[in-house]
Amino acid sequence: MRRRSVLTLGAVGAVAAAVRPSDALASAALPFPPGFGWGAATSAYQLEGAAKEDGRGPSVWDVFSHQPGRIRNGDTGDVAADHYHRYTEDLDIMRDLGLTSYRFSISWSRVLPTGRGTVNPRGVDFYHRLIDGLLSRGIAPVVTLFHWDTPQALQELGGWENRDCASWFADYAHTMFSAFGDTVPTWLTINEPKTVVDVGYTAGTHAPGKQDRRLANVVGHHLLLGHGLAVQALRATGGRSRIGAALSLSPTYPAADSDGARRQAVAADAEENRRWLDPLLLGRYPEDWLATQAADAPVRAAIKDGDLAIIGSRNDLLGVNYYGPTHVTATGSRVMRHPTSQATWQEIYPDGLFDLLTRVKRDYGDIPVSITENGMPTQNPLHDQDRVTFLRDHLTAAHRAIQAGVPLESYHLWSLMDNFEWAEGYTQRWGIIHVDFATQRRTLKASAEWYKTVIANNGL
Ligand code: IFM
Repeated sequence: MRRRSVLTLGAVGAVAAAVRPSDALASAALPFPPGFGWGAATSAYQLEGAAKEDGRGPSVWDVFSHQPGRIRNGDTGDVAADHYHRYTEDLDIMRDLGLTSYRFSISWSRVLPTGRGTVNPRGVDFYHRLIDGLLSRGIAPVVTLFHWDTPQALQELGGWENRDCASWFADYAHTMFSAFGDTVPTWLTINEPKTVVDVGYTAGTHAPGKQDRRLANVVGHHLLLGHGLAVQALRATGGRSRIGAALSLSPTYPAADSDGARRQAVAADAEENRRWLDPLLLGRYPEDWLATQAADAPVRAAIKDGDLAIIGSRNDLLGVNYYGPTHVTATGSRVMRHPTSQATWQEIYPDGLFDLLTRVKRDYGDIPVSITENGMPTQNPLHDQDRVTFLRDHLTAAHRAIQAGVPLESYHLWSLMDNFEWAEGYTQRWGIIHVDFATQRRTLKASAEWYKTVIANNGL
Protein backbone atom coordinates (compact mmCIF):
# COMPACT_ATOMS: atom_id res chain seq x y z
CA MET A 1 0.00 0.00 0.00
CA ARG A 2 1.24 3.48 -0.79
CA ARG A 3 1.89 5.70 2.19
CA ARG A 4 0.45 9.15 1.83
CA SER A 5 2.57 12.13 2.75
CA VAL A 6 1.38 15.51 3.82
CA LEU A 7 2.79 18.98 3.31
CA THR A 8 1.47 20.54 6.48
CA LEU A 9 0.79 24.22 6.71
CA GLY A 10 2.27 24.09 10.18
CA ALA A 11 5.64 22.98 8.89
CA VAL A 12 5.60 25.55 6.12
CA GLY A 13 4.65 28.33 8.51
CA ALA A 14 7.36 27.40 11.00
CA VAL A 15 10.04 27.66 8.37
CA ALA A 16 8.61 30.80 6.85
CA ALA A 17 8.91 32.47 10.24
CA ALA A 18 12.62 31.72 10.22
CA VAL A 19 13.24 33.65 7.01
CA ARG A 20 14.91 36.92 7.93
CA PRO A 21 12.82 40.06 7.30
CA SER A 22 15.37 41.19 4.73
CA ASP A 23 14.45 38.11 2.69
CA ALA A 24 10.78 39.01 2.60
CA LEU A 25 10.87 41.11 -0.52
CA ALA A 26 8.07 43.47 -1.30
CA SER A 27 9.15 44.27 -4.84
CA ALA A 28 12.13 43.40 -6.92
CA ALA A 29 15.18 45.66 -6.81
CA LEU A 30 16.71 43.37 -9.43
CA PRO A 31 13.84 42.55 -11.79
CA PHE A 32 14.28 39.71 -14.27
CA PRO A 33 12.91 39.94 -17.83
CA PRO A 34 9.19 39.25 -18.28
CA GLY A 35 8.64 35.56 -18.91
CA PHE A 36 11.93 34.52 -17.30
CA GLY A 37 11.70 30.81 -16.42
CA TRP A 38 11.87 30.10 -12.71
CA GLY A 39 12.65 26.45 -12.29
CA ALA A 40 14.03 23.57 -10.32
CA ALA A 41 15.76 20.42 -11.51
CA THR A 42 15.82 16.72 -10.64
CA SER A 43 16.76 13.46 -12.33
CA ALA A 44 15.02 10.11 -12.63
CA TYR A 45 17.30 7.79 -10.68
CA GLN A 46 17.79 10.33 -7.93
CA LEU A 47 14.09 10.96 -7.37
CA GLU A 48 11.70 8.39 -8.74
CA GLY A 49 12.28 5.14 -6.87
CA ALA A 50 9.95 2.33 -8.07
CA ALA A 51 13.05 0.69 -9.44
CA LYS A 52 11.38 -2.59 -10.26
CA GLU A 53 7.84 -1.49 -10.89
CA ASP A 54 5.61 -1.43 -13.92
CA GLY A 55 8.12 -3.11 -16.18
CA ARG A 56 11.14 -0.84 -15.60
CA GLY A 57 14.45 -2.47 -16.55
CA PRO A 58 17.67 -1.99 -14.59
CA SER A 59 20.18 0.75 -15.36
CA VAL A 60 23.87 0.89 -14.57
CA TRP A 61 23.01 2.80 -11.41
CA ASP A 62 20.74 0.02 -10.12
CA VAL A 63 23.61 -2.42 -10.52
CA PHE A 64 26.32 -0.09 -9.22
CA SER A 65 24.41 1.10 -6.15
CA HIS A 66 23.81 -2.50 -5.08
CA GLN A 67 27.52 -3.36 -5.19
CA PRO A 68 28.98 -3.38 -1.65
CA GLY A 69 31.09 -0.35 -0.79
CA ARG A 70 30.06 1.80 -3.74
CA ILE A 71 27.59 4.13 -2.02
CA ARG A 72 27.79 5.73 1.40
CA ASN A 73 25.80 3.70 3.96
CA GLY A 74 24.92 1.19 1.26
CA ASP A 75 22.15 3.50 0.04
CA THR A 76 20.41 2.88 -3.29
CA GLY A 77 17.86 4.67 -5.46
CA ASP A 78 15.36 1.81 -5.10
CA VAL A 79 12.87 4.09 -3.34
CA ALA A 80 14.63 7.49 -3.43
CA ALA A 81 12.01 10.23 -2.89
CA ASP A 82 9.28 7.89 -4.16
CA HIS A 83 8.34 10.47 -6.77
CA TYR A 84 6.98 7.76 -9.08
CA HIS A 85 4.11 7.33 -6.63
CA ARG A 86 3.98 10.83 -5.19
CA TYR A 87 4.32 12.88 -8.35
CA THR A 88 0.88 14.47 -7.96
CA GLU A 89 1.76 15.82 -4.53
CA ASP A 90 5.11 16.98 -5.91
CA LEU A 91 3.41 18.73 -8.82
CA ASP A 92 1.16 20.56 -6.37
CA ILE A 93 4.20 21.67 -4.39
CA MET A 94 5.77 23.00 -7.60
CA ARG A 95 2.59 24.90 -8.41
CA ASP A 96 2.44 26.35 -4.90
CA LEU A 97 6.04 27.53 -5.21
CA GLY A 98 5.07 29.27 -8.43
CA LEU A 99 7.57 27.39 -10.59
CA THR A 100 7.19 28.12 -14.28
CA SER A 101 9.74 25.54 -15.45
CA TYR A 102 10.65 22.04 -14.23
CA ARG A 103 13.64 20.08 -15.44
CA PHE A 104 13.47 16.33 -14.95
CA SER A 105 14.91 13.32 -16.75
CA ILE A 106 13.35 10.27 -18.31
CA SER A 107 14.61 6.92 -17.09
CA TRP A 108 15.68 5.29 -20.37
CA SER A 109 15.17 1.79 -18.93
CA ARG A 110 11.70 2.64 -17.65
CA VAL A 111 10.47 3.38 -21.16
CA LEU A 112 12.73 0.87 -22.97
CA PRO A 113 13.58 -1.81 -20.38
CA THR A 114 16.48 -3.20 -22.41
CA GLY A 115 17.44 0.15 -23.89
CA ARG A 116 16.11 -0.59 -27.36
CA GLY A 117 13.35 -2.55 -29.03
CA THR A 118 10.15 -3.06 -27.10
CA VAL A 119 8.64 0.02 -25.51
CA ASN A 120 7.17 -0.26 -22.00
CA PRO A 121 3.79 1.51 -22.27
CA ARG A 122 3.44 1.84 -18.48
CA GLY A 123 6.73 3.71 -18.35
CA VAL A 124 5.69 6.04 -21.15
CA ASP A 125 2.35 6.56 -19.43
CA PHE A 126 4.06 7.77 -16.24
CA TYR A 127 5.84 10.52 -18.15
CA HIS A 128 2.61 11.41 -19.99
CA ARG A 129 0.93 11.92 -16.62
CA LEU A 130 3.88 13.93 -15.33
CA ILE A 131 4.06 16.17 -18.40
CA ASP A 132 0.29 16.69 -18.50
CA GLY A 133 0.36 17.48 -14.77
CA LEU A 134 3.01 20.12 -15.33
CA LEU A 135 1.22 21.69 -18.28
CA SER A 136 -2.10 21.83 -16.46
CA ARG A 137 -0.34 23.71 -13.63
CA GLY A 138 1.28 26.19 -16.01
CA ILE A 139 4.78 24.71 -15.62
CA ALA A 140 6.94 24.16 -18.71
CA PRO A 141 8.59 20.72 -18.87
CA VAL A 142 12.32 20.70 -19.67
CA VAL A 143 13.11 17.05 -20.29
CA THR A 144 16.56 15.47 -20.13
CA LEU A 145 16.97 12.24 -22.05
CA PHE A 146 20.17 10.97 -20.44
CA HIS A 147 21.06 11.76 -16.84
CA TRP A 148 23.65 8.96 -16.44
CA ASP A 149 21.34 5.94 -16.13
CA THR A 150 22.41 3.85 -19.14
CA PRO A 151 20.21 0.74 -19.41
CA GLN A 152 22.14 -2.21 -17.99
CA ALA A 153 21.30 -4.33 -21.05
CA LEU A 154 23.19 -1.81 -23.19
CA GLN A 155 26.07 -1.64 -20.71
CA GLU A 156 26.46 -5.37 -21.21
CA LEU A 157 27.10 -4.56 -24.88
CA GLY A 158 29.73 -2.00 -23.88
CA GLY A 159 27.42 0.94 -23.14
CA TRP A 160 28.87 4.27 -24.27
CA GLU A 161 32.21 2.58 -24.94
CA ASN A 162 30.44 1.05 -27.92
CA ARG A 163 29.93 3.49 -30.80
CA ASP A 164 26.54 1.88 -31.45
CA CYS A 165 25.31 3.38 -28.18
CA ALA A 166 25.07 6.76 -29.93
CA SER A 167 22.55 5.26 -32.38
CA TRP A 168 20.69 3.39 -29.64
CA PHE A 169 20.39 6.70 -27.83
CA ALA A 170 19.11 8.47 -30.94
CA ASP A 171 16.53 5.74 -31.48
CA TYR A 172 15.37 6.11 -27.87
CA ALA A 173 15.26 9.89 -28.32
CA HIS A 174 13.17 9.47 -31.46
CA THR A 175 10.76 7.22 -29.57
CA MET A 176 10.37 9.93 -26.92
CA PHE A 177 9.91 12.71 -29.49
CA SER A 178 7.18 10.63 -31.14
CA ALA A 179 5.51 9.84 -27.81
CA PHE A 180 5.48 13.36 -26.39
CA GLY A 181 5.73 15.62 -29.43
CA ASP A 182 5.15 19.29 -28.84
CA THR A 183 3.97 18.76 -25.26
CA VAL A 184 7.66 19.06 -24.40
CA PRO A 185 8.85 22.51 -25.46
CA THR A 186 12.48 21.90 -24.49
CA TRP A 187 14.56 18.74 -24.69
CA LEU A 188 18.02 18.29 -23.24
CA THR A 189 19.96 15.38 -24.68
CA ILE A 190 22.86 14.53 -22.36
CA ASN A 191 23.52 15.80 -18.85
CA GLU A 192 27.12 16.60 -17.82
CA PRO A 193 29.08 14.29 -20.13
CA LYS A 194 32.13 15.54 -18.24
CA THR A 195 30.94 13.84 -15.04
CA VAL A 196 30.40 10.54 -16.84
CA VAL A 197 33.93 10.78 -18.24
CA ASP A 198 35.68 12.03 -15.08
CA VAL A 199 33.75 10.21 -12.37
CA GLY A 200 32.14 7.19 -14.07
CA TYR A 201 35.12 6.22 -16.23
CA THR A 202 38.21 7.81 -14.66
CA ALA A 203 37.75 8.03 -10.88
CA GLY A 204 35.35 5.10 -11.06
CA THR A 205 33.25 6.33 -8.17
CA HIS A 206 30.11 6.63 -10.28
CA ALA A 207 28.52 3.93 -12.44
CA PRO A 208 29.78 2.04 -14.31
CA GLY A 209 32.79 2.31 -12.00
CA LYS A 210 35.64 2.09 -14.51
CA GLN A 211 39.06 3.67 -14.11
CA ASP A 212 40.42 4.08 -17.61
CA ARG A 213 41.09 7.61 -18.83
CA ARG A 214 41.73 6.57 -22.40
CA LEU A 215 38.44 4.70 -22.57
CA ALA A 216 36.75 7.62 -20.80
CA ASN A 217 37.59 9.96 -23.67
CA VAL A 218 36.09 7.51 -26.17
CA VAL A 219 32.94 7.50 -24.05
CA GLY A 220 32.99 11.31 -24.13
CA HIS A 221 33.09 11.31 -27.92
CA HIS A 222 30.26 8.80 -28.20
CA LEU A 223 28.13 10.85 -25.82
CA LEU A 224 28.63 13.87 -28.07
CA LEU A 225 27.81 11.78 -31.13
CA GLY A 226 24.64 10.55 -29.43
CA HIS A 227 23.72 14.16 -28.74
CA GLY A 228 24.19 15.15 -32.38
CA LEU A 229 22.19 12.20 -33.67
CA ALA A 230 19.37 13.00 -31.24
CA VAL A 231 19.31 16.62 -32.42
CA GLN A 232 18.99 15.36 -35.99
CA ALA A 233 16.25 12.93 -34.93
CA LEU A 234 14.26 15.82 -33.45
CA ARG A 235 14.66 17.92 -36.59
CA ALA A 236 13.42 14.96 -38.66
CA THR A 237 10.12 14.96 -36.75
CA GLY A 238 9.40 18.48 -38.00
CA GLY A 239 8.12 19.37 -34.52
CA ARG A 240 8.48 22.74 -32.84
CA SER A 241 10.34 21.64 -29.70
CA ARG A 242 13.80 23.02 -29.00
CA ILE A 243 16.86 20.98 -28.11
CA GLY A 244 20.30 21.35 -26.55
CA ALA A 245 22.62 19.69 -24.04
CA ALA A 246 23.27 20.39 -20.34
CA LEU A 247 26.98 20.89 -19.69
CA SER A 248 28.73 21.26 -16.39
CA LEU A 249 30.98 24.27 -17.00
CA SER A 250 33.59 25.86 -14.79
CA PRO A 251 35.37 29.15 -15.44
CA THR A 252 39.09 28.56 -15.04
CA TYR A 253 41.51 31.01 -13.44
CA PRO A 254 45.25 31.04 -12.79
CA ALA A 255 45.86 30.52 -9.08
CA ALA A 256 48.91 32.81 -9.22
CA ASP A 257 50.04 35.84 -11.18
CA SER A 258 52.50 33.93 -13.35
CA ASP A 259 52.77 32.91 -16.99
CA GLY A 260 52.94 29.28 -15.94
CA ALA A 261 49.67 29.49 -14.01
CA ARG A 262 48.05 31.39 -16.89
CA ARG A 263 49.12 28.68 -19.34
CA GLN A 264 47.73 25.99 -17.06
CA ALA A 265 44.44 27.88 -16.76
CA VAL A 266 44.11 27.82 -20.56
CA ALA A 267 44.82 24.07 -20.56
CA ALA A 268 42.29 23.52 -17.77
CA ASP A 269 39.73 25.52 -19.75
CA ALA A 270 40.24 23.18 -22.71
CA GLU A 271 39.62 20.14 -20.51
CA GLU A 272 36.77 21.60 -18.43
CA ASN A 273 34.87 23.57 -21.03
CA ARG A 274 36.08 23.81 -24.60
CA ARG A 275 36.29 20.09 -25.28
CA TRP A 276 32.49 20.07 -24.86
CA LEU A 277 31.47 23.52 -26.04
CA ASP A 278 33.55 23.60 -29.23
CA PRO A 279 32.28 20.35 -30.76
CA LEU A 280 28.67 21.17 -29.84
CA LEU A 281 28.60 24.80 -30.87
CA LEU A 282 31.45 25.11 -33.40
CA GLY A 283 31.64 21.57 -34.81
CA ARG A 284 35.29 20.98 -33.93
CA TYR A 285 37.47 19.81 -31.07
CA PRO A 286 39.90 22.43 -29.77
CA GLU A 287 43.37 21.85 -31.21
CA ASP A 288 45.04 22.31 -27.82
CA TRP A 289 42.80 19.64 -26.28
CA LEU A 290 43.41 17.22 -29.15
CA ALA A 291 47.15 17.81 -28.72
CA THR A 292 46.89 16.43 -25.17
CA GLN A 293 45.72 13.08 -26.59
CA ALA A 294 48.62 10.72 -27.38
CA ALA A 295 49.09 9.61 -30.98
CA ASP A 296 47.80 6.15 -30.05
CA ALA A 297 44.95 7.41 -27.82
CA PRO A 298 41.81 5.45 -28.73
CA VAL A 299 39.76 8.66 -28.89
CA ARG A 300 41.64 9.59 -32.07
CA ALA A 301 40.41 6.44 -33.80
CA ALA A 302 36.93 6.94 -32.35
CA ILE A 303 36.51 10.29 -34.13
CA LYS A 304 35.33 9.28 -37.60
CA ASP A 305 34.88 11.43 -40.68
CA GLY A 306 31.56 13.24 -40.49
CA ASP A 307 31.16 12.90 -36.71
CA LEU A 308 31.83 16.54 -35.99
CA ALA A 309 29.29 17.69 -38.55
CA ILE A 310 26.71 15.57 -36.70
CA ILE A 311 27.84 16.73 -33.26
CA GLY A 312 27.80 20.33 -34.43
CA SER A 313 24.18 20.16 -35.66
CA ARG A 314 22.49 23.41 -34.72
CA ASN A 315 21.41 23.60 -31.07
CA ASP A 316 18.51 25.80 -29.97
CA LEU A 317 19.83 26.45 -26.50
CA LEU A 318 22.69 25.68 -24.14
CA GLY A 319 22.06 24.26 -20.68
CA VAL A 320 24.63 25.39 -18.13
CA ASN A 321 25.18 23.56 -14.84
CA TYR A 322 27.27 25.80 -12.60
CA TYR A 323 28.74 24.67 -9.29
CA GLY A 324 31.97 26.63 -9.10
CA PRO A 325 35.25 27.75 -10.65
CA THR A 326 38.55 25.98 -11.24
CA HIS A 327 41.84 27.55 -10.06
CA VAL A 328 45.09 26.03 -11.25
CA THR A 329 48.71 26.51 -10.28
CA ALA A 330 51.73 26.68 -12.58
CA THR A 331 52.15 22.94 -12.17
CA GLY A 332 48.56 22.32 -13.17
CA SER A 333 47.29 21.40 -9.70
CA ARG A 334 43.81 22.48 -8.75
CA VAL A 335 43.54 24.63 -5.62
CA MET A 336 40.55 26.09 -3.80
CA ARG A 337 40.34 29.86 -3.46
CA HIS A 338 36.81 30.21 -2.08
CA PRO A 339 34.62 28.51 0.53
CA THR A 340 33.39 25.00 -0.11
CA SER A 341 30.21 23.18 0.95
CA GLN A 342 29.43 19.74 2.30
CA ALA A 343 30.29 18.64 -1.26
CA THR A 344 34.01 19.18 -0.85
CA TRP A 345 34.59 19.36 -4.61
CA GLN A 346 32.47 22.51 -4.69
CA GLU A 347 33.93 26.02 -4.56
CA ILE A 348 31.37 28.74 -3.92
CA TYR A 349 32.07 31.71 -6.16
CA PRO A 350 28.97 33.45 -7.57
CA ASP A 351 31.00 35.88 -9.72
CA GLY A 352 32.21 32.83 -11.62
CA LEU A 353 28.69 32.44 -12.97
CA PHE A 354 28.84 35.96 -14.42
CA ASP A 355 32.26 35.24 -15.94
CA LEU A 356 31.03 31.97 -17.38
CA LEU A 357 27.83 33.33 -18.91
CA THR A 358 29.49 36.37 -20.46
CA ARG A 359 32.28 34.16 -21.80
CA VAL A 360 29.74 31.88 -23.52
CA LYS A 361 28.25 34.92 -25.23
CA ARG A 362 31.66 36.28 -26.20
CA ASP A 363 33.03 33.03 -27.63
CA TYR A 364 29.93 31.23 -28.86
CA GLY A 365 27.49 34.00 -29.76
CA ASP A 366 23.94 34.64 -28.74
CA ILE A 367 22.69 31.11 -28.23
CA PRO A 368 19.86 31.18 -25.66
CA VAL A 369 21.12 29.93 -22.31
CA SER A 370 19.30 28.18 -19.51
CA ILE A 371 20.92 27.60 -16.15
CA THR A 372 19.94 23.96 -15.86
CA GLU A 373 21.55 23.37 -12.43
CA ASN A 374 22.95 25.49 -9.62
CA GLY A 375 22.87 24.79 -5.91
CA MET A 376 24.61 23.51 -2.82
CA PRO A 377 24.04 20.87 -0.15
CA THR A 378 23.71 21.91 3.46
CA GLN A 379 23.34 20.07 6.73
CA ASN A 380 20.83 22.63 7.98
CA PRO A 381 17.70 20.58 7.59
CA LEU A 382 15.01 23.27 7.35
CA HIS A 383 16.55 26.62 8.24
CA ASP A 384 18.95 26.62 5.31
CA GLN A 385 19.94 30.26 5.39
CA ASP A 386 23.28 29.31 3.83
CA ARG A 387 21.43 28.05 0.76
CA VAL A 388 19.34 31.23 0.64
CA THR A 389 22.56 33.26 0.58
CA PHE A 390 24.01 30.98 -2.10
CA LEU A 391 20.93 31.28 -4.31
CA ARG A 392 20.62 35.01 -3.82
CA ASP A 393 24.26 35.61 -4.73
CA HIS A 394 24.11 33.41 -7.81
CA LEU A 395 20.87 34.94 -9.02
CA THR A 396 22.43 38.37 -8.55
CA ALA A 397 25.31 37.25 -10.79
CA ALA A 398 22.82 35.87 -13.32
CA HIS A 399 20.96 39.19 -13.30
CA ARG A 400 24.21 41.02 -13.94
CA ALA A 401 24.89 38.72 -16.90
CA ILE A 402 21.46 39.51 -18.35
CA GLN A 403 22.23 43.21 -17.97
CA ALA A 404 25.46 42.56 -19.88
CA GLY A 405 23.43 41.15 -22.77
CA VAL A 406 23.54 37.39 -22.12
CA PRO A 407 20.34 35.80 -23.50
CA LEU A 408 19.65 33.92 -20.27
CA GLU A 409 16.10 32.65 -20.35
CA SER A 410 15.68 30.51 -17.26
CA TYR A 411 17.17 29.31 -13.99
CA HIS A 412 16.77 25.85 -12.47
CA LEU A 413 18.09 25.40 -8.98
CA TRP A 414 19.43 21.98 -8.00
CA SER A 415 17.40 20.54 -6.56
CA LEU A 416 13.66 20.68 -6.11
CA MET A 417 13.84 18.23 -3.23
CA ASP A 418 16.34 16.13 -1.30
CA ASN A 419 17.21 13.02 -3.24
CA PHE A 420 19.77 10.28 -3.88
CA GLU A 421 23.08 12.07 -4.31
CA TRP A 422 24.91 9.33 -6.21
CA ALA A 423 27.96 7.98 -4.32
CA GLU A 424 27.00 10.13 -1.32
CA GLY A 425 23.65 8.37 -1.02
CA TYR A 426 21.24 10.32 1.20
CA THR A 427 23.95 12.05 3.23
CA GLN A 428 23.92 15.22 1.14
CA ARG A 429 20.70 17.20 0.97
CA TRP A 430 20.52 19.48 -2.07
CA GLY A 431 16.78 20.19 -2.08
CA ILE A 432 14.75 23.26 -1.19
CA ILE A 433 12.09 20.78 -0.08
CA HIS A 434 13.09 18.55 2.82
CA VAL A 435 12.29 14.87 2.41
CA ASP A 436 12.06 12.64 5.45
CA PHE A 437 13.17 9.43 3.78
CA ALA A 438 11.58 7.28 6.52
CA THR A 439 8.09 8.68 5.97
CA GLN A 440 8.52 10.46 2.61
CA ARG A 441 7.01 13.55 4.20
CA ARG A 442 7.83 16.72 2.28
CA THR A 443 8.45 20.01 4.11
CA LEU A 444 9.37 23.37 2.64
CA LYS A 445 12.74 24.70 3.79
CA ALA A 446 13.48 28.39 4.31
CA SER A 447 15.06 28.44 0.84
CA ALA A 448 11.78 27.25 -0.71
CA GLU A 449 9.86 30.06 0.98
CA TRP A 450 12.50 32.52 -0.17
CA TYR A 451 12.45 31.22 -3.75
CA LYS A 452 8.66 31.45 -3.78
CA THR A 453 8.92 35.15 -2.99
CA VAL A 454 11.56 35.68 -5.67
CA ILE A 455 9.33 34.00 -8.24
CA ALA A 456 6.28 36.00 -7.16
CA ASN A 457 8.30 39.22 -7.58
CA ASN A 458 10.03 38.03 -10.77
CA GLY A 459 13.28 39.15 -9.22
CA LEU A 460 15.36 39.77 -6.16
O1 IFM B 1 23.12 15.65 -8.11
C1 IFM B 1 23.96 16.07 -9.12
C2 IFM B 1 23.26 16.03 -10.45
O2 IFM B 1 22.76 14.77 -10.74
C3 IFM B 1 24.20 16.43 -11.56
N1 IFM B 1 24.87 17.66 -11.26
C4 IFM B 1 25.46 17.83 -9.96
C5 IFM B 1 24.44 17.48 -8.89
C6 IFM B 1 25.07 17.67 -7.49
O3 IFM B 1 26.17 16.84 -7.34
